[in-house]
This record gives sequence, C-alpha cells and structure tokens, in this order.
Amino acid sequence: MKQKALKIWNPGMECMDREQMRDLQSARLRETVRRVYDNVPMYRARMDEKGVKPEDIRTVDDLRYLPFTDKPDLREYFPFGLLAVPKDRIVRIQGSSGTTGMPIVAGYTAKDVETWTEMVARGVTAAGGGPEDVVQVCYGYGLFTGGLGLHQGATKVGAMVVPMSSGNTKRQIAMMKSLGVTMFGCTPSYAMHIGETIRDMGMDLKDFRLKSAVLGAEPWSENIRTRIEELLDIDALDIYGLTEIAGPGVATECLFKNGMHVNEDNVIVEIVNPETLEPLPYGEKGELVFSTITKEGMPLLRYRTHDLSRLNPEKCECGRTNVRMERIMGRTDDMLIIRGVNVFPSQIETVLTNIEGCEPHFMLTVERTGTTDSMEIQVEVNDRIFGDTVGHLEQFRRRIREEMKSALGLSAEIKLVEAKSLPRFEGKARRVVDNRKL
Ligand code: DLL
Repeated sequence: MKQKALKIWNPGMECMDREQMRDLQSARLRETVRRVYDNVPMYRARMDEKGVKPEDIRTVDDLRYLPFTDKPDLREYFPFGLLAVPKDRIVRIQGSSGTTGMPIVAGYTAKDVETWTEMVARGVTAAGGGPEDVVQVCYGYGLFTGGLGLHQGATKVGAMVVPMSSGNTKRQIAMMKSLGVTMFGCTPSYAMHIGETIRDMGMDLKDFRLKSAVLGAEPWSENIRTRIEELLDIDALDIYGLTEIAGPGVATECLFKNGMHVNEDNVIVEIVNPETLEPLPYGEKGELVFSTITKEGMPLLRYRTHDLSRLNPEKCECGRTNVRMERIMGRTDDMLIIRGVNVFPSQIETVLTNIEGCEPHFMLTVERTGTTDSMEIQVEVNDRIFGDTVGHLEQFRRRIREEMKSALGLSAEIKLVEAKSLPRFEGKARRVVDNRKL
C-alpha cells in the first residue's frame, strides 16, 4: 500500500453490523419484490409459474424461491419491457454491446443515477480519493458505463475530473503529467499500455503525481496488478460492475487489496453453482448472482452474471464490514472447450506472467480441421529473448509449450512474436479468436 489515508465515504452503510445489514436487505427485498410483481409482467408471470407470491418473500433467505434473470431476458424485453416505472421517469440509458452482438440497455431514474454515483464515490474514496485529487477518466464515455460512472463518482467526492475518455495514449499521458493527475481509471489492459508507453517514451515517473488507479471492466490477475503497480508506481485497485445492475461500483476494492467490497445496501449478492443454480455457502467458488434492492427503473431479481468468484463475509482491516468478492476468476461463457478440455484465457495469462521474458500480451486462436481442434498461442517476448540465438529461442518456446501443457492439460502451438507486435486495447481486451464453426 503506497498511501496511508483510509477514508470511508459512508461509514453508516459500509461498516454496518452484519445482522443489521441483513435486516435492511430483507426490508428492501420485500419492497422490491412487491414492486416488480406489480409492475413488471415478466416477473409476475415467472413468480406465478413458480407459485411464489410477494408475501412469501420475507427475508434474504427466501431469495432462493425467486426466479433467476439472465441476459437473454434483457434481449427479449429490449428495450423497455423490464422497466418498473413509466418511461418518462427514466433519465438515462446505458448499454453494453457484449461480445455476442445484440446490445442490451438499462434505464435509470434520477434516483438510480444518484445511487450509482454514491457507489462509485465509495470506491474512489476507498482508493484514497478526495477533493484534493485530480482524477483522469480514461474509460470510454457513451453507452458504456465506465466513463460516466467514474466521472460521476469522482465528481461526487469533490475531485477535479479530467474527462478524457479512452484512446490517444500519448495525449492521455501528457495530460496526466501537466495536470498533476493523482488517480485514473480504465481497463487493466489499457493501464498496462499507458504504463508501457510512459516507460518506452523514457519519461520519469517523478514528473507525475500518480498514486492510484481504479481498474475494471475485464478480468485481470494479481501478476498483472504487480506489473501495473511497478510500471506506474501506484496502488492498482479492482472495481467491478455491470450495466444491468448499475455500472462500475457494484463492488470496489480498498487499499488493503483483499477483495472487493460489495455495496450490500443496494444489492444482494449470492454465489450459485452455475450448473444446478443451487446457492453455495460463503467461501465456495461459483457464479455471482445479484438482486437489486434500491433500483427504481429496472430492478432485477437474481441476475446471473456468469462471472465466477468467491465471497468472504469477514470484516476487512479497513473497517468495512460489507461482504467482499474475490477478483473475477473468469466467466462461465469465456470458457473454451478444446478437445474436451475446459480452458480459461486467464490460465494462459497466469502461465505467461510467471515466465521471465514473456510479456503478458498474447493472442489465442482456435481452429477446427475436420473434427480436431487445434490451438495456437502467439506470445510476446521481450527484446532480450527475441534477439537471442535461434537455438535459445526454440528452447524458450518449448519451455512455454510445456508449462502451458501442464497448466491447461492440453498442448498448444506456441508462436513467439516480437514485443509490442500484438494489438493493444483501449477498452476491454479481446485476446481470443475462435474460428471453429460450432
Ligand atoms: O464493464 C462496468 C464497469 C466499467 C466495471 C468500468 C468496472 C469498470 P459491462 O460492459 O456491462 O459493464 O460489462 C460487465 O464486465 O459481467 C464482467 O464480466 C466484466 N467485469 C466488469 N468489472 C470487472 C472486474 C462494465 N473488475 C462485465 N473484473 C461483467 C473482472 C469485470 N471482470
């Protein structure tokens, strides 16, 4: 931890006794269930189908009787079919294109925007931010929630906000330097690119005032955190969220970097077994499921995120009592099945970041010839390795191949490529190309 200040934006909500929080959640859940039953035909039909009436839901424990919601529901009822308020109360639309094309949108009332802003303000504060800070927003502005989300939260804490949006890396860096930016937010892959660019331009970090960054919108690992922190001499903190629930700020990490604090006064989080959908106890790995309990515009019950994580209810060293979720370990639908073996792109990243000489940039291509799948991983290596003799290079390639095989249980063709030759990403990274027609 590079900073000492441990401020808490809303101690009343962030450090509440857990029993009291449960009572608050139960009351808000009862109210939400009643409201969606009365106003959202899809929920009324689904609850009727399951034989559940709003009055059957009394506490958080009764959540298990409620139906799940999933992304296809949002597509089916696109754009306004899941609103629980008249359309004229909606003041904002945010959306996400997702990786599979069809967009989804979510409508927010003025109060929803305020709640979301409060959640991000908690996260910015947890990252050490306050009125004395200069926060550069390098998330994209637009339908994507990253830009506006961080903008609103940082404004709320009184920081000076620099609304750059993503892209144009050299200009981002010039602004950071000349404005004395202390904090910024973007995807972890873009943070790494910013860090590498500063290094490659031969700039001195002493000319910057950077202290921390709130990074999210895509999975990353502890190894990547370490790289970013070293490249930029900052605290790199995780921030999680999704358009359907609020945007960034559903959960945010504090300077102890030991899981993200879930804003439990606004959402109830569950972990379920992704196959059976049975709720799992604290500590077990499974799919995150969120129910909104303060949202007016588009409240969602038991929304399946397809993100994998684990929950920890213990009080954090920072004093916050809200349940913490571990960094996202992957998505159920990120998982590739190659020759019957489950492969997560995050496993590849972990292997590479543990090998000295490999850069954490790769591109995975999956092909199918006849009925056989094959996988090629292009791996960036640093200049020292790349300039080595052919024999050494081949030895290095074989070593990666072996380590990959032991980690994935599957062999992959490894192709070494020069540093900086693979694409860099300003938003969410896309490192998998699946050419199989499944
Ligand atoms: O990515 C919201 C966001 C913006 C979060 C900026 C953090 C910072 P969507 O575009 O709807 O919303 O994508 C949501 O992104 O289900 C996860 O799979 C992934 N994701 C978001 N934050 C993280 C994170 C925004 N910290 C989807 N770690 C989610 C890993 C994340 N994955």
